[in-house]
Amino acid sequence: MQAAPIDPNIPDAFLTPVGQVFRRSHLGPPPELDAAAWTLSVEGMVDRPLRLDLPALRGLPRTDLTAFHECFGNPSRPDEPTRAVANLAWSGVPLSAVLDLAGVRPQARHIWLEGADRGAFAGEQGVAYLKDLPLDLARAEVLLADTVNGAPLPREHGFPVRAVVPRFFGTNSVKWLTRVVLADHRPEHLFTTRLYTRVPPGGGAPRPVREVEVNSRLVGARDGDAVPAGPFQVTGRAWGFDPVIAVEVAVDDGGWRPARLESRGPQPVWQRFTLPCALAPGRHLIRCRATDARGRVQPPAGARNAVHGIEVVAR
Ligand SMILES: Nc1nc2c(c(=O)[nH]1)N[C@H]1C(S)=C(S)[C@@H](COP(=O)(O)O)O[C@H]1N2
Ligand SMILES: [Mo]
Repeated sequence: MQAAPIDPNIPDAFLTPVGQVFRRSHLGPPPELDAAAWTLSVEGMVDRPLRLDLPALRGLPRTDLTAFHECFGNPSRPDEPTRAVANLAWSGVPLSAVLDLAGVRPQARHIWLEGADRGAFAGEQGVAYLKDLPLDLARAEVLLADTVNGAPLPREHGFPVRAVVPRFFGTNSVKWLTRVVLADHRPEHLFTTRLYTRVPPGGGAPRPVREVEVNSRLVGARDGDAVPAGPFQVTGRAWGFDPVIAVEVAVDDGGWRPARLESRGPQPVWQRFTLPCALAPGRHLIRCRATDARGRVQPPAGARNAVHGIEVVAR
């Protein structure tokens, strides 16, 4: 996998400019697909197996989706925060429209999504990028996107068509999508049952990495930045599978104070928070922590969604 910056800078904007979005390609350089030759095949437990080209896909009803987009991070270090997150406006065709065309058989329970990239990962050669989802969920949520922030998908982000699974970790949003399989079981595969799984809190069988947990991070200032002493606006973004209902900010040992928080609205977008404060000359630790609608709070440390803190120097 391309090296992941541990704490990438995030611009203070509602939509992340596409050029500043993190990129993850496990299997080498992003494949360069020819739009004129691209097809999406729909196979397995369907009445009418399909092979759709781009005009056929684009002939189906379209929809828009603005959503946060977060990378789970290194699959072999599930407790390490990466904070690679963006907020993007996608458009495309709902997967359900394609499934209706193909006629899904009643025995199908799972959907497999495969990309066109092939390569080596974790010691395996010639691996494909394959993910799977429960069929009902995929039917309700998945978008087959061909634009991002109003422009065609760039190659790095899945041109010409990718899946977008809102509120799920980015690993589920298969890029360079070329094959959909309907099945009555999950696929045994490097990216489905071996990597991108984790043991739930309290133990048990490993489960695939899907719902994004409650999280937040500071934007604008970065760890180690020099800032002018005096009035300072703490700014950040909060997100999660469920809406965030509160964000608190702590400056040094001043205790947690409620920040002003935008509400999420109908789409699963990230939420901006702000808290004005004053910084005396010297070093300051600024932290933020979010609580979601189910009352879950970011843990202080030792988890992917641990509280984010930065140290700034006021001069
Ligand atoms: N085909 C394919 N899809 C993929 C990946 C990949 O390597 N190959 N990486 C996944 C991971 S781990 C993430 S976080 C997102 C990243 O999407 P982006 O590069 O558009 O930000 O794509 C996902 N989809
Ligand atoms: Mo990822």
